[in-house]
Parts: sequence; structure tokens; C-alpha cells
Amino acid sequence: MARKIVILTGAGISAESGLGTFRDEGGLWSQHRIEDVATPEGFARNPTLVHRFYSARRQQAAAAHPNAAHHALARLEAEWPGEVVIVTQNVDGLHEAAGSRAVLHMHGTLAGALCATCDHRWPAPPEMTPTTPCPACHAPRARPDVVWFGEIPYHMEEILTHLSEVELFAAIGTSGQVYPAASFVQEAASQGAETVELTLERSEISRAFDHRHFGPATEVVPRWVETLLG
Ligand code: BJW
Repeated sequence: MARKIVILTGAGISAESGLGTFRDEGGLWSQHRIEDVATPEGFARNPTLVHRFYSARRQQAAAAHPNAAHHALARLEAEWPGEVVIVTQNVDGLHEAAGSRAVLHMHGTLAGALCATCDHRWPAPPEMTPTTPCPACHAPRARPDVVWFGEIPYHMEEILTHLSEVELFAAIGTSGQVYPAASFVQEAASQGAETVELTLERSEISRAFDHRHFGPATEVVPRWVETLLG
């Protein structure tokens, strides 16, 4: 039986599609304070600012195209004789746009709206404001369906089940600074999985991996997939 592969992706895989990362020089966190735009407290203080931040990113993501790294992972899922699961921290839809089907968005998605009053979910309009009403309860409490600091990431039970069965774990384009995603490599290694990191440069968690490939995702990911598929 072919090995089960779990792939964790981060902002770096979408960088060459024109979407900014968070912690690189000039990244999103150098332009905005995390506590202002990525916490429930920041949203309560200034929902206009938070909606402006996410509406701009929603429109940018909608105009972006998957790159060679997204396409290589879709090819891996299609051609690998075993199971391939992508756990993405990214809120863009570029894995799906490339053709990947088994994708878990642990930090939510820009394409979704969530009612902070009744938890109803619906497709987000390109532009949301503090007065955008919930179509179910009509409260003007729409928020982006993303996971902020202090909130519980989505699909955790399913992700932990996949990590308990994984035989090859890869992390692509993530700095390893945000938990629980940063601890998945230890989780996978403790199950006896082989682990590989593919990212631009050494990260906070590089030492935890068995193998490391540094370089732009559009180069290292297609090469890695080619090797796996033989
Ligand atoms: C390239 C490239 C190219 C560039 N090619 N590579 C103290 C200790 C431990 C934990 C905590 C703590 N205090 C608080 C916590 C928990 C907290 C946390 O981790 N805080 C840290 C700051 C310490 N975490 C949480 O609160 C999480 N919830 C939680 O823990 O709940 C408890 C719980 C968990 C599980 C079960 C039950 C309960 C929630 C975290 C939510 C994070 N949300 C965000 C925003 C999402 C919406 C949005 O997009 O705006 O998620 S923050 C932001 O960081 C976003 C990302 O998904 C996430 C990770 O960033 P990522 O993807 O790694 O991007 P970068 O920019 O950091 O790195 C990019 C990398 O790519 C770099 O390495 C580059 O080199 C590379 N790169 N170009 C290849 N071309």
C-alpha cells in the first residue's frame, strides 16, 4: 500500500501567486498590527478596519491564479496511489483552483462569511462592512469566516486523525510560528512518519524535519512531487 501523505501549507506557497505572506519583510504584519486585524478583540474595537483589511485581501485572492506549486500538489493527489491530504493555513482558494480536492482550511476562508450572532455561514460578498446583515437572523454582525488568534482552528479532530495515520508529512511555505500548526511535525514524527520541509529559507522549526529543501515553492515543490511520482 502506498504511504499516506499529509501536507501542511502556509502563506509561502501562494507568495508567487502575488499574495503577501505575514512575517516576511514587507509582509502583512509589517503593515498591520496583529492585535488590530487578527483577533476577536480587534474586530470588536474596530470592525470597519478589519472588514477593510479582509475585503481587500478577498478581492486580491479572487483575482489570483494558482502557481506551479499548487498545480504540482494537485497532480500528486491525482497520481499518487495512496491518500494525499492538504491541511492549509491559507484562506485563499488556490489549492482548489489548481484541482486539489482533499483540502482542509484550518484557518477558514476568505470566501466565507460568518454571523457572530447566530453562527450562520454564507458565501462572502467581495466587500463586507459592519452593517452587512446575516441572511438568517438579519443581525448586522457579519465577520469573515477566518480563525483569529485565541480562536480554535477548524477541522482539528479530522486533522489529528490524519496525523495519527500519516507516513509522510510535508510542510510547505510556513514559518512555524503559529500553533497548533507548528506542532504538526512533532505529532507526525511521533507516529513514525518521515518529515520534510519545503520553504524559502530556514524556519523556526527546520530542525524538527528529517529533510529540508530550501527555495521558491514553484521550484522545490514540483521537483519534490516529480521525485515522489518517480
Ligand atoms: C516561501 C516563499 C516562496 C516566502 N516559496 N516559501 C504561546 C505558545 C504557544 C502557542 C501560543 C502561545 N500564545 C498563544 C498561542 C496560541 C496562538 C499562537 O500560535 N500564537 C503564536 C503567535 C505564539 N495560536 C492560536 O491562537 C490558534 N488557536 C489556538 O491555538 O487555539 C487553541 C486550540 C488549538 C487546537 C485545539 C484546541 C484548541 C489560532 C491561530 C490563528 C492564526 N490566524 C492567522 C490569521 C488567519 C486569517 C488570515 O489569513 O488573516 O493565520 S495569523 C497568520 O499566521 C495566518 C496564517 O495562517 C498563520 C501562519 O502563517 P504562515 O502561513 O506560516 O505565514 P508566514 O508569513 O509566517 O510564513 C511564510 C513562510 O513562507 C516563511 O517561512 C517564508 O520564508 C516562506 N516563503 N515566500 C516558499 N516563494
